[in-house]
Amino acid sequence: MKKITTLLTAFILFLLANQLLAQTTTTLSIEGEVLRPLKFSLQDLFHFPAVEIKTKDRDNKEHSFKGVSLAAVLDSAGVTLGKQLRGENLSKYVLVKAADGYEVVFSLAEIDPEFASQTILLATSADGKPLPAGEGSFRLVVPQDKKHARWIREIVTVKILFSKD
Ligand SMILES: Nc1nc2c(c(=O)[nH]1)N[C@H]1C(S)=C(S)[C@@H](COP(=O)(O)O)O[C@H]1N2
Ligand SMILES: [Mo]
Repeated sequence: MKKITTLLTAFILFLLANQLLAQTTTTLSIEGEVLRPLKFSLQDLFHFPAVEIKTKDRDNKEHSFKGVSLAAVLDSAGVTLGKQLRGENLSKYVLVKAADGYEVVFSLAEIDPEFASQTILLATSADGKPLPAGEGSFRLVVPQDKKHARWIREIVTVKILFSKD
């Protein structure tokens, strides 16, 4: 019995350590039409101003999501936001890619705080806890979307592209 308990404890510790490692080593790459391609760890994101958004999840219950604004992260990589978001830069779009191959698209104007009335959150925690396993280290919270299909989980890459007709 004692042996089983020890084995079980070791196994649980192993699982916890694994999850911790996964959370600290996952990185988010910002690439494409950017001045400075960047890679962020979860810890790096803590250098940005913390943002909290209270909004309903798919369960229709209010949740508190914490993270940083997607615009702030893109801005730090030198994406054409703010005063630079005019002329041909308005035809740029943002392709967000997840570990499972899921992809969603936003226009830069949807993300820019001077255009959009709501913040798109790059969330790192929900209800005071790190995102559940399977959601990855980062997910988007898009309060203005009535459908949650663009609340992409397990984000690994954010790529800025020029839409050329
Ligand atoms: N990586 C990834 N993110 C995803 C999806 C997916 O298949 N893969 N599905 C989307 C869809 S269609 C919905 S409705 C929401 C559901 O999120 P939830 O299960 O956390 O409520 O996640 C979105 N984010
Ligand atoms: Mo969905």
